[in-house]
Amino acid sequence: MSAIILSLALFSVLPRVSGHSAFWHPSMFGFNVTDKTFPYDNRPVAPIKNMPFSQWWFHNHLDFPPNAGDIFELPAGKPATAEIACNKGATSYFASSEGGDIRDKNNPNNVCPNSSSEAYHTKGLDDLEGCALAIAYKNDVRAVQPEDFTVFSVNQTCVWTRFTDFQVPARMPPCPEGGCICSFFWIHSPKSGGEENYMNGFKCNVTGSTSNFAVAKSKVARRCGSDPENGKTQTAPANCTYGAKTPFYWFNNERNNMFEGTFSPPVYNDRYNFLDGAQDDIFIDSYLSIPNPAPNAAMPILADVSAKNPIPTTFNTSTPDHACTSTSNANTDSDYSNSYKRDMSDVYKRGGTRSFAFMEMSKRSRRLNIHRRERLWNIW
Ligand SMILES: [Cu+2]
Repeated sequence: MSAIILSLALFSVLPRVSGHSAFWHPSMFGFNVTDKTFPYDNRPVAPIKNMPFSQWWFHNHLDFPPNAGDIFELPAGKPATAEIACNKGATSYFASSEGGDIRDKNNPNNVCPNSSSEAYHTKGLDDLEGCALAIAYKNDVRAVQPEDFTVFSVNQTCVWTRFTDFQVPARMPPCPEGGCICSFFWIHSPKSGGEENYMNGFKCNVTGSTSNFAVAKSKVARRCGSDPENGKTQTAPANCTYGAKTPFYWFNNERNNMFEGTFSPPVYNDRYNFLDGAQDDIFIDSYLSIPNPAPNAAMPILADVSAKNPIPTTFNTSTPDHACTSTSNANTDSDYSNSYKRDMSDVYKRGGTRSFAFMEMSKRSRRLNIHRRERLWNIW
């Protein structure tokens, strides 16, 4: 009897089994995989954990490639809009979904119609930990290794809206003949569901390139931001990984690169120096120097790539810059608003006004600005 009560109690606190979320596009591997394709539920929305490499890498969808010509375009310097949803039927591609069209007529941005946001692992805006797109400059998916991926765009308020913008760095170089290989990555907050990885690979291509400087070799991102809920109140900017960073591979049986525990998952936001939006510092010429990270190390020096010249290492102090030294909310808010390019229409609806929406956000991203480099560090 007590066992029944216990299992009922457990059932009531466990997250619902429907839900999760995936990146949906015809360019993806596994676009037409259903819950019947594999002996287990290996739909693109199914979470990944405790698996051998062959089973988690590309979601075990390498044998289910996209059709020739289906490619996800990445316009250099502009946003690429993805569709993220808990079911294919909630996207523009509902026609090939087993359940047909389940899109929310009243809210096209609904990630998971007829479910609460906990179905996609958030209790609200404050729970969002971000997601990422990564790229490998290889045209053969079988040749891509985990270390080949570099995160080029982050959306810190992911998963929240079905249509999700990923800003593409302006300096992305062209892909090899046939395009590149990309992937969506997401690890959700520990407050709404257990430890899970999400990975959906797809074919991609950079359009409108204006630079030929390659993406640098990616490095594992170090945890360097504050984490008050785990007792860490201070940030350690010199302890961050700067430049090209590898996605998180976590909680599987093989080839993990992150070893954080259940209640402190690796996340795509400032805590790991994944700033919101385009990752503009991932190129081989992005920095003049990147010292080995350590709490007391020297800070990296950004290059002024627009001028093709090093930026000055000292700053003009003749004009007092109150925004740099003040912690006034007025200054920082306007600065964040200007850099805030995501579609926040749902947030506006909730908050009513733009400023209210920003007050509602507990996490805000720093910003990379080569012309005001001191600002980057003072925002911590
Ligand atoms: Cu899930």
